[in-house]
Amino acid sequence: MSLKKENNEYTANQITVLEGLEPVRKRPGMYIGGTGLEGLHHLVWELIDNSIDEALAGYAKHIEVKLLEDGGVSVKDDGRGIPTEIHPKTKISTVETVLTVLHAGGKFGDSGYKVSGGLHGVGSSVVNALSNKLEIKVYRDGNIYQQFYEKGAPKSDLKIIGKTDQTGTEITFYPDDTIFQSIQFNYESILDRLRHAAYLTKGIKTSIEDYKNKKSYSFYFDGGIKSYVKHLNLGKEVVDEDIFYVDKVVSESQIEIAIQYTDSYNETLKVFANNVLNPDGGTHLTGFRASLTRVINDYARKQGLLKEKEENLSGEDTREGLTAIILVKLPDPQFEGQTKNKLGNPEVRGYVEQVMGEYFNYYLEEHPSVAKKIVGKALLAARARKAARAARDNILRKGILDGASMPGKLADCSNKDPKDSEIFLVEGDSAGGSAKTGRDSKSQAILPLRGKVLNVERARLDKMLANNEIVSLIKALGVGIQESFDIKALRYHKIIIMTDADVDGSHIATLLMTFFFRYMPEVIQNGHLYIAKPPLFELVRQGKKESIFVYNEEDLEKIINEFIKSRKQNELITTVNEERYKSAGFIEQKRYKGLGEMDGEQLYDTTMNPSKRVLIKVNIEDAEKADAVFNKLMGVEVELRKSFIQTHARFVKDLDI
Ligand code: 0RA
Repeated sequence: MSLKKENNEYTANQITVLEGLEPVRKRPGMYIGGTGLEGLHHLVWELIDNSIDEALAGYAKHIEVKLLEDGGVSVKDDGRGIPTEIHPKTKISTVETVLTVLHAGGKFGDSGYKVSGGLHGVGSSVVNALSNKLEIKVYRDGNIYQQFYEKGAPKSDLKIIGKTDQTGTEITFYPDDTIFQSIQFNYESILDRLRHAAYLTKGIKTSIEDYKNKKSYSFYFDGGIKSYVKHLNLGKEVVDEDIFYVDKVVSESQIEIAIQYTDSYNETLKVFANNVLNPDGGTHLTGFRASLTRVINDYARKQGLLKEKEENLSGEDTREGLTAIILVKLPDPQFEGQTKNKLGNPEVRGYVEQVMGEYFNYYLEEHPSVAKKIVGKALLAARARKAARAARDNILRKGILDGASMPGKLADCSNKDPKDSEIFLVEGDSAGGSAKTGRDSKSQAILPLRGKVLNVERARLDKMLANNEIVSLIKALGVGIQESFDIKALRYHKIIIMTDADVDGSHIATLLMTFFFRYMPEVIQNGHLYIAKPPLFELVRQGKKESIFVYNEEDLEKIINEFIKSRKQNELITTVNEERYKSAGFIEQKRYKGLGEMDGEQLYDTTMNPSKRVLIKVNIEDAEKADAVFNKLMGVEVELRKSFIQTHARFVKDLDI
């Protein structure tokens, strides 16, 4: 390693800095998860989280992200500003300490933070280490301070460059393009993050400005998590407009809960500890559930809505159609395992139970009409569930799902090892026919599914089991359903949805994804579900037998341009597209309407051949987003449905070629 001796004062420093931050540059994945788009965005999350901590401490009110035209990103807050004084432990300024010492930040020592994400945000130093250039500006004590860094090492002193009457911190960084696969930031992802931050931290404003694309947006929600619940319920029919909301401090912990019921059958629940989402719940969730069930049962008994001889409503009954946000803030959050997926602090269970028990009960007493609707809905859920269970048991007793018999429509593969087997779920019988003739019958099974599979969002399991397509699917996969579900029995490690590249095809693909999402999430979590990407265009060339298949509009444009250039016919290009195809020597440019238009060989070559095809792995890491879009899709509003189909690539990621 060579150190440039630009500045003698900093030479010694640089060595320790590089030693300190070297692990980050060597193994970025350990600190930010990876060097793909997720990792890249993690840099922004780190800085935003630091600013949120400063907001939680009661100082910052506004967090601003800028996507600069030169590729840099800046995150600015109006908090106290990182101290510029010499840090007693490191003997350098706190600013420099925060930027060059791993795990340093406001969270160590006595910084005045009551509540912070704890494990969250490995810090600004990681961002610094992974940036080609970084500039920090601190507004504090009437001065504007500035310092520059490169790949984690300071390149200047912390200098006063002007006067100000403001306070705050502003960090601008340029991610290292030798570390990240791409340094293109995604406006939408950052927007999403800022929206959530504004929901969870009452009273803060978050903004983004994209200078390249001239877009900007700000969030401020008066209602905090109450607004969040409202947002999650957009497009759903609510049981009552009113939203239950409570914000109380118990011991050192702050408990915030918002609840509203909808007519949907599902539960939409988000639980957070110190603004960190806990997808696997934890003690706050346990306390919440216990309390919700008890309060609703007690109320129903007291009001005579639940008769003496009737049994209690189950937890599941009280949660049908529930949308709830639970946010706890505590001084010392403990999580189970390495990730922050599950909150462990035992005392929190009691706190949440206590707050819910008291205030949700008041709420029901004070809102008798809302209370009646909630109880009525739970009673209905209980009845429906009993009826559905009876119907389902009846079906299961008949043994429709078990037995060695495979559905008649399945063309199975000869291979018996699930690892080397894949199944194509193909829309329609004609495409199913092509797939059957074209496939590699050793490793590829084909299951044609007819028409609209079934609206699984609205259908209960008993209705679904009355649907032949669904029964065929469950049988073919071999995994059973609900209590009998067993992922180890999965007969194919790749389940590939193969539908037309049009709106109807997307709809069917989405219905199938909904089915897996609702009833077999493990299939998605374990990475077994894929979507095939058939070509959009076939280019037939004059005098050539073989056509060229093209998968998207961009490639089409590219191929035609190259073709024209290679034939040196630039002069023939006219402005009319069709003329260009002709001058390029294509006699026909065909847009595929259906998979069924390809013969078996073509379908195999373009879409099924493992060495050539494009598969998209379905990855639902954000169940909330998926849930929201599924609900939109299933709702009656056609416009919403269309907008879903256009954006559903959001939870479909990871190209696997
Ligand atoms: C250390 C100590 C103090 C504040 C901060 C760090 C701080 C860090 C960041 C990171 C982004 N924005 C920030 N704002 C503040 C306490 C300062 C004091 O006591 O005045």
